[in-house]
Amino acid sequence: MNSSSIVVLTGAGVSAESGIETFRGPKGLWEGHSIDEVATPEAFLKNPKKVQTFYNERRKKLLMGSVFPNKAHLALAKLEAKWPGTVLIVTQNVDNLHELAGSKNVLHIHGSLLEARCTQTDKVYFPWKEAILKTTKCACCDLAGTLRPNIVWFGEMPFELPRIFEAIEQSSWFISIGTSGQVYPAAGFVEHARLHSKATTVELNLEPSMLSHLFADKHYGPATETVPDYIEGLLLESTSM
Ligand code: BV8
Repeated sequence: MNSSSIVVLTGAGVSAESGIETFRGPKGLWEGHSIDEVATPEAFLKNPKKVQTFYNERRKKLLMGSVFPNKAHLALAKLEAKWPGTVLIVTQNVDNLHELAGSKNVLHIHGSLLEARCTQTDKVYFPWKEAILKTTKCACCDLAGTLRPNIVWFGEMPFELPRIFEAIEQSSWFISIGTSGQVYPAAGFVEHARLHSKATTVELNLEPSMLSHLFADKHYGPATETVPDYIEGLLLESTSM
């Protein structure tokens, strides 16, 4: 019985074929917006309306009813259901497509579009589906203007890092899917796996990322092809152990 654990890191590339644009590709999110204007605490202080609008538009698109999990998300949910050990998905994405596909063990290291947080009490509201406006009141303070997206901006501490590092250290597989490997500390996870675990490191991406040289196994192409293929192979292997 193979009780080895798997840690999967996902980035924007796993949601690209569901119609959610990535950050750093052609027509990427950061092409249309400057990180410094919409994804830092300073930007939020300087122009809260601009930042709230950036996230309100992304939340609205996610909830429009035309964005669905793709075959990569579904294959990852099947892996979690059928793998004899634990499977943890650490996602940099702020969409809910892993959960909609059926994955249960998901950590959002950069937060979620469907969560709002009160800046006075740090209370997190989930699910949060409405636009956050300057007139929007939080239930904890009954004040307008206290709510922000529960998203980790640049310069802010990502969520659940101790738990993620521990899971990587205990893992037998570290699989990175659809990420350019440009944002830390997530981009440092593969190095952590190499230094502090016995994990086989795997990159599944459209093309080699900035960190492709750090991976023992790599397969390139659309996630809806590479991920189901790779997971089929893993599951076959687990039944023969
Ligand atoms: C931190 C939420 C420390 C927002 C995001 C100065 C000051 C402070 C920190 C720093 C600094 N300088 C550098 C840093 C560190 C900084 C950082 O890494 N900056 C980079 C730009 C150099 N990191 C941080 O600030 C982090 N915090 O360090 O805190 C600290 C310590 C103590 C106390 C306090 C703080 C916080 C980083 C989190 C930022 N928030 N997201 C939002 O979503 O709006 S990051 C953002 O980038 C997204 O989360 C995204 O997920 C993430 C990574 O991008 P990717 O997912 O990789 O997406 P990308 O478009 O880049 O690539 C897509 C890939 O998919 C490509 O490779 C493509 O080939 C592939 N692909 C495309 N299509 C497909 C595909 N693959 C398969 N199939 C397809 N069909």
